[in-house]
Amino acid sequence: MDRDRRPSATSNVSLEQRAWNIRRKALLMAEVQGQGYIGQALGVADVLAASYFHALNYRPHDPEWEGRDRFLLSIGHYAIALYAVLMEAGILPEEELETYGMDDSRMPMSGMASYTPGMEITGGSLGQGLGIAVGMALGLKRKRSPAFVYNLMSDGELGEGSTWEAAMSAAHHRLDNLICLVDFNNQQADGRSTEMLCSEPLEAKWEAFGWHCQRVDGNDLDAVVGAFDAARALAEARPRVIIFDTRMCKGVPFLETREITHFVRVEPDEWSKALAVLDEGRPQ
Ligand SMILES: Cc1ncc(C[n+]2csc(CCOP(=O)(O)OP(=O)(O)O)c2C)c(N)n1
Ligand SMILES: [Mg+2]
Repeated sequence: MDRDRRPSATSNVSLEQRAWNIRRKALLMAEVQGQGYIGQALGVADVLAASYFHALNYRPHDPEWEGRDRFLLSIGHYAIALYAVLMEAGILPEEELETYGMDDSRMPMSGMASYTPGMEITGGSLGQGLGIAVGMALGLKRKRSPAFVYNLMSDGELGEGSTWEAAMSAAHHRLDNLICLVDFNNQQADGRSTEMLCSEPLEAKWEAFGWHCQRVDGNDLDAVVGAFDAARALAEARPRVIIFDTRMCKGVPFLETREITHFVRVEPDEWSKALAVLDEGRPQ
């Protein structure tokens, strides 16, 4: 397939600007509801910008195009982050931003495939996404499709047995069209991932399961893009995983330092302050 037909090939908007736009949209949506998984959205914005504006092949006006790369959101609670990038990519109309989380909205607080264009699966029951991605990647290979399957999962999902069953299966089937993206923010509902159920040494584990593994700073766009390029170009018949070390609430320093950030509490008067702080860091 001609990879230069990716939407990013014709865009002159920088990835830094895309990531900033994603953060801003997520903050605006959360402000509408007065809540939302904003820490995750701010943390993973750089990975999403590189996914949709560098790596993925898709048609914004035809989200079900058969030749598209699939992007699976295993972590349904991160839906606000995906809505932000789907709007930025032109798959969801920006006018719907203010409906986030409301009755009859196409953007419910947890991601649901049947509601939202561009939402490939109904995630949220943690540990399921990678297994679904394995099935999709196997099916696409059998159809001789050149499309990739990307599965975005969390560090909390590394504690689910189903993740490792799927990992073993992907290597067994030599799924070189599968790229797993792990958002390692070292946070779960009850505290730090490394203290809840430590998954280290993580790179060695994935390699032992037969995967090509990279680990980079997920808030360093050059490093993120480099990892995507290496994963896509790898000439080895095995699945690929990229572990992104990210910082919760990245871009809004007064939230970055809050103690419990899985469901970060933002007081009503702080939403506008958060937006103002983000605006100060707008890329030139
Ligand atoms: C199978 C399953 N168990 C428990 C939950 C409840 N739950 C929702 S989010 C979450 C935290 C999981 O860790 P992670 O995704 O890393 O959290 P975050 O980084 O967003 O804080 C939990 C336990 C769930 N959704 N699914
Ligand atoms: Mg986490």
